[in-house]
Amino acid sequence: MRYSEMLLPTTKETPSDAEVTSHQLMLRAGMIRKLAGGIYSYLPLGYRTIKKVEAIIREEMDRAGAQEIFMPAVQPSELWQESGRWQQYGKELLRLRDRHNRDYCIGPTHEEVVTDIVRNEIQTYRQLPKNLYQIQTKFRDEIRPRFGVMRSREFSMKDAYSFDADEEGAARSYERMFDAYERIFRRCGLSFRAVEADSGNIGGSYSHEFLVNAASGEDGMVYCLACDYAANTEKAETAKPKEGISSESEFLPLEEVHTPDIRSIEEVSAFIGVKPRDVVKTLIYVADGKTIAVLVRGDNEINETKVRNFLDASILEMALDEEIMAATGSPRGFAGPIGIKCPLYADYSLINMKNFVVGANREDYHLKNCNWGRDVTIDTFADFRMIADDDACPRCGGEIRFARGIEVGHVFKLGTKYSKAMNATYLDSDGKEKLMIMGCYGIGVARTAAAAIEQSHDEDGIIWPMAIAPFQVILTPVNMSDENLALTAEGIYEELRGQGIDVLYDDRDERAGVKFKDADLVGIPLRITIGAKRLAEGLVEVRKRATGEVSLLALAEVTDFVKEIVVRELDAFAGG
Ligand code: 9G3
Repeated sequence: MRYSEMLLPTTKETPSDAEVTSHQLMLRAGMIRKLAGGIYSYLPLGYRTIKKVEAIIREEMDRAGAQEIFMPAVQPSELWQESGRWQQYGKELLRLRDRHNRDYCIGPTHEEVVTDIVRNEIQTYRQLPKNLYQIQTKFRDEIRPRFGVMRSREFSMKDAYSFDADEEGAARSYERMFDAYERIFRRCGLSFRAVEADSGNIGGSYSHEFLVNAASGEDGMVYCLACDYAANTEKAETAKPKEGISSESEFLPLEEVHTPDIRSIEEVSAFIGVKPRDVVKTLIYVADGKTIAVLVRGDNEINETKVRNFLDASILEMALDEEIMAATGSPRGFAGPIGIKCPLYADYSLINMKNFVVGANREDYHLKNCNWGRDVTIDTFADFRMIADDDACPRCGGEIRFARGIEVGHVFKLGTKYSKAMNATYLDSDGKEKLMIMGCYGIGVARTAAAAIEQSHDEDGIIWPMAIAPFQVILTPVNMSDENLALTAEGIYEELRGQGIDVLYDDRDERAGVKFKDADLVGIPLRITIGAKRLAEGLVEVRKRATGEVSLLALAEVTDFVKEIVVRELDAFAGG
């Protein structure tokens, strides 16, 4: 492609509303342009990378035995009524009416549609297993789309759905997708980790997220240095402490303390002269309309995902002031377990606590020396807290580390959630009707490209991994009015294209400095520079964007040299 003919509007200034690097660089490199909030157009350079990510996905999905289909973006509400999700989702589900006043949504995902196809087309076990996938536009009306295409409202997803006759088959399908994802993200040149993830409380559910290591990532992950345990921090389990025997003799008398306007753990522990870990937080929630209290230790953080899953609630919200008043008889900041009028849940880490501080359920008062049994009884102890950096690995007790990541893929075991709701059954070898066991598997296509930028850039711009670079080589004669340089460039250009190399020929009438800046900004892995001085010695320069390493080559060697690097870098990640 000739740069002078390309729509490649690079810009110097960084857009003010772009917070993360990938958003800034995708705008400045002329890859995307915003059409509306959370809705983007891909310009030629951006779309070349999208197509390369898709090509890798298709190769690996096909290799894993999945079959590509294409389902409509517009979905009839009837299917969502059947699955019960038409009511379950709120404003995030973009709904519309057609001219006959019928209800539709713009699909945020396609479980209902694909299950409808399969229930109509598959009758017997002999037709199973099946894995159907598509690369299709999704729409999720996020309340605050941000980070460019990393969290847009309209986005392209590869979504796959597997259908099996039994659990063993479903486990094999999951395994094959898990392995395909590892190959896909490795081939895209990403450093990532598969972590155990929350999958709501779908029966038979189980899921892993593929997180690209990046400090700007929205997802927290925890991993063990000693074993291969890794989990999203929302999911990471905490160990249940061994139950100590508590003898009443150690109980100090319950004591009321006047704590005027002292509410937070820090204020209470400082005021009373204890450590935060000696204070118990009583957090009031409303789960599917029911008020509950969850107790965690003052120095720990509650994990709302664990609470929601434990209660199998679809909606879990912090209680409003009036709900706190109704349950505790006091305003926010003085809630405690004694005399509270709602079910009590406590995190395991409270089991062995003695003589701890709690809210008095009375404005401006707390209680010292609260003890289990004598003063209050907990309905349920369970794991309700976020894993903390002084926790041990829940699998092997080893040392854990925390990191942040960008979710580029998510694989789920769905069990019979949709096949049951939509009666997707098959006849087994005894002619008995059985529910199909499903799995679903998503990859954010543009998010994968954006994650590559987050992971690989510098102050000059993007540093593309070879496999998904929009071009593999940029050819830069430093001065187009010197026809010797131009002629030489034309020759190299034709040779490289003849070798199947993706080359962008910067034939613009621009100063060399401008060309070099653009080449670094758009992040093409290799730059061939043709300058008069070097050419007089029969030499041209090849520079690697990633390392800045420069090689001086005789004209006749350039094409083979470049081809060899491209092939080596593509193979490095393909890993067979
Ligand atoms: C909705 C809306 C948003 C949603 C969903 C439904 C996320 C929804 C979960 C999934 C699970 C997997 C197949 C590909 C991989 C992910 N956000 N999810 O179901 F109506 Cl508005 O999409 N689906």
